[in-house]
Amino acid sequence: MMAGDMRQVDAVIQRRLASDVAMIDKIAHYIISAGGKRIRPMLVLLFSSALGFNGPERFELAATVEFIHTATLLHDDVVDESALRRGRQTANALFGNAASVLVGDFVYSRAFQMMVSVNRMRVLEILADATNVIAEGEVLQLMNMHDPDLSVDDYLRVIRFKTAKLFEASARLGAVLSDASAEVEASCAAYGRALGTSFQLIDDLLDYEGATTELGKNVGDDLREGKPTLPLLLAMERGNSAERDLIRHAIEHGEVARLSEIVDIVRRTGAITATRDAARAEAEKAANCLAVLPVSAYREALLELCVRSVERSS
Ligand code: GRG
Repeated sequence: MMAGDMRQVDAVIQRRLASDVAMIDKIAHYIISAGGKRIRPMLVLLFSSALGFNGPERFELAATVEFIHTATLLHDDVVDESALRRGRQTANALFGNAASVLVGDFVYSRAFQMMVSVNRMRVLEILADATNVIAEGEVLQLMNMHDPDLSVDDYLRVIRFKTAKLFEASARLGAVLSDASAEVEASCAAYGRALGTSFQLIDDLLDYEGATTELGKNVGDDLREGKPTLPLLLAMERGNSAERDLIRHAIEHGEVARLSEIVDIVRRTGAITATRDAARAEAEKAANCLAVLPVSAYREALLELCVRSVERSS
């Protein structure tokens, strides 16, 4: 159903990535051609189609949110010093930090040229606000590094900002393109927010549960950075004092020498299951927001995304 539409999005992506500057062309195509799940563009398309809008602006905005996502990945991999993304070497590992950051800037500012082209002030407002909140989320996360006493609420705030906000904006754009009522728009946005939260909870869980080969990134990366994510916070809450001390120390020092023991504690205390339960609860919240949409294959696909987001292993 969506395959033809997604091809149109890919065509916009290819056309809009073009630059006469060889380094930009090389790096931008390197990361974009590695694939990725294209979930954010899918949200723009599914919500606009579900609400009856079929104009070409939906392809432009679907590509725009993917560009914003791509720019954040380029920057994030530099900040995190990550070596692996989408199953291959990161752009920073291959081309260096400076080139990665600057090409990220190119992709990010190209996204702004694209959003202006649809000529709607609300679209600009939504994406300007979303990108600003994403940056806030990253700074908040930076401030929370190496803090084993982070509260679950503060952790949730970070993931709403850094990840769920772009899902929310993508869904909201579909509603705005369709001139939906304020009430419908709010429901679409709430779907995106809940799905994005679910998505990041699973992302954080996979860092302790997944296999590097399947995941396309290195397991244990979060711990290496001293990132206090929900699986660790819950394992500390549930573990005995020796287990708690081991995890505290690992977060404080970004210590991965005892990673396998920590993975074992996370698993044994039920922190994995509890994190997946939290993700499932968010996905169910998202599913319930779909009641405002008319019945259609698009609405079914949005429901299917909720199920898949919780079950995914990559
Ligand atoms: C350029 C606006 C701007 C901000 C820079 C570095 C930064 C500030 C933000 C990074 C935010 C970030 C990387 C959040 C994590 C989002 C996330 C879950 C990424 C993985 O998304 P998937 O699984 O990736 O959709 P694929 O590879 O499928 O596209």
